Amino acid sequence: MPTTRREALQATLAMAAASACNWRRPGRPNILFVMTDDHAVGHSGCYGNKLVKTPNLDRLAGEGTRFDSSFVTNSLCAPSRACVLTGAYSHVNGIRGNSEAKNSIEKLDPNVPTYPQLLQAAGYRTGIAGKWHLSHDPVGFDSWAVLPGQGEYFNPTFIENGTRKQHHGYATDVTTDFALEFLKQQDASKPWCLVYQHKAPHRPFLPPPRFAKTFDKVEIPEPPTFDDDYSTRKVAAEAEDMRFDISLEPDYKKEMPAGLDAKAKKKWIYQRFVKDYYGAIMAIDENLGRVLKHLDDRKMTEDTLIIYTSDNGFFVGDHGWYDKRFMYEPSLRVPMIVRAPGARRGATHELMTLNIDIAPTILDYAGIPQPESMQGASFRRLLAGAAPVEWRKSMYYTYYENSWVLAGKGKEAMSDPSFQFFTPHRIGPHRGVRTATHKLIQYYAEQDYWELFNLEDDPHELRNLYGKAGTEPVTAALKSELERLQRQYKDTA
Ligand SMILES: [Ca+2]
Repeated sequence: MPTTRREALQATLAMAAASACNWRRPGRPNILFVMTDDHAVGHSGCYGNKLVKTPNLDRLAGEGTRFDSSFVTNSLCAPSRACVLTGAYSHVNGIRGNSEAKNSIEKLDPNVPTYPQLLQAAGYRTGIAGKWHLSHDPVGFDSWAVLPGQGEYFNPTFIENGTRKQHHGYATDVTTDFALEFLKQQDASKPWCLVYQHKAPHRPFLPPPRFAKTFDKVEIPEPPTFDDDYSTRKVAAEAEDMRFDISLEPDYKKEMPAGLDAKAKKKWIYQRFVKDYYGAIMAIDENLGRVLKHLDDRKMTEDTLIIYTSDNGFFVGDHGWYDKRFMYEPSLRVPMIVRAPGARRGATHELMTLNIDIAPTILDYAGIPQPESMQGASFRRLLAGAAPVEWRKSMYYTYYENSWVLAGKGKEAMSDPSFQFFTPHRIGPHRGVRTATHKLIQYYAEQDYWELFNLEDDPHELRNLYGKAGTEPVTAALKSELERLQRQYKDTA
């Protein structure tokens, strides 16, 4: 029996290596994991958008399964990446916040295995191209070419297997060049796993020149909650750093027409903002098409598990906001499209999937036992069209950024100018539970402030019902479920 966490990791890697011997022909599938940054549900053709053209994502959805209740467990760039890599919640993998990761306060726990490490141990060739966003070099990859931090959209510097070099061009195109370079080196002798992660469409959205004017003559509809007044939601009302009409105006001051009143300014900024977002998304889709064509040309598509998702959702004007972090639906929910060998085509699924399910699913397809540290579940059964009796009926969410500075200091610490790791969107830490019909959120740094939403009656989460007469039974049930999930995921510290 392993006695230390390091020994446990070694044992897990050895088990992965042993799993390679159990495979017979036709062999283990290749794996293409595609992740974008801040691509919200509803902003691609296959998720119902009529304006932004995404023929390659639509193709994957048509040839695979589109998940309609896919959620992240901590809606933020670095933490979400760590959750995907480890199949575990932030308190297990070690990355709770972005600023903390950026300033090297937090690192991915080296004793928690990642799926690329396990695939590599099992004989896969592994590569990563694009955004990595953790403060240390990638581990578990035979070759890597990653952007430092957020990276730049134009003429980006990449770190290639430890060497920094600037490249000419647009980040999405250059990332794809690296992805194709990796694929060209692969042959049928070994299965491969490519982690293909775009910086786009992260803010500030900069589309390539070829898509910069695509939406010039189009009026993008505003979301139904664009003019939310935040009544009944205390933290939302205070979140001024997320609002189009307050914190985005300086970004566009130089190009905004003169003489607009406050309402017209907000509308103008929204149009400008979303058109750039859509241009960046179209460039992603176009580049995904290059990768899919390469697989098609080499007849590898049918032997490859392809997963598309985003690291988190995004408020694309929803509630008058941009950014993510909150447990509200636009931020919590992500696109998830999976094309798997032998699975159904053109299917959709309503059961809840989480970003911590991705690693267990990949390992399931690769025939590698799921290590104990992974808290998600393989959704391979769902892809086969089964409706498992045993599947989660609720999901647990955690958001921590700033929680460590809040600890023992009170909320005023967030406005303290001496706080050197200041982050621009000061949303207090919270946790919550979501079922198919309800959501309960606890903002534990706000004097035990809670929110309760009935998602069937109020899908846009505009009416906080917490404390209202008649909601006592559902509140008690959700609090009990929240505690059960905290115990299940060992998040009780
Ligand atoms: Ca992100």
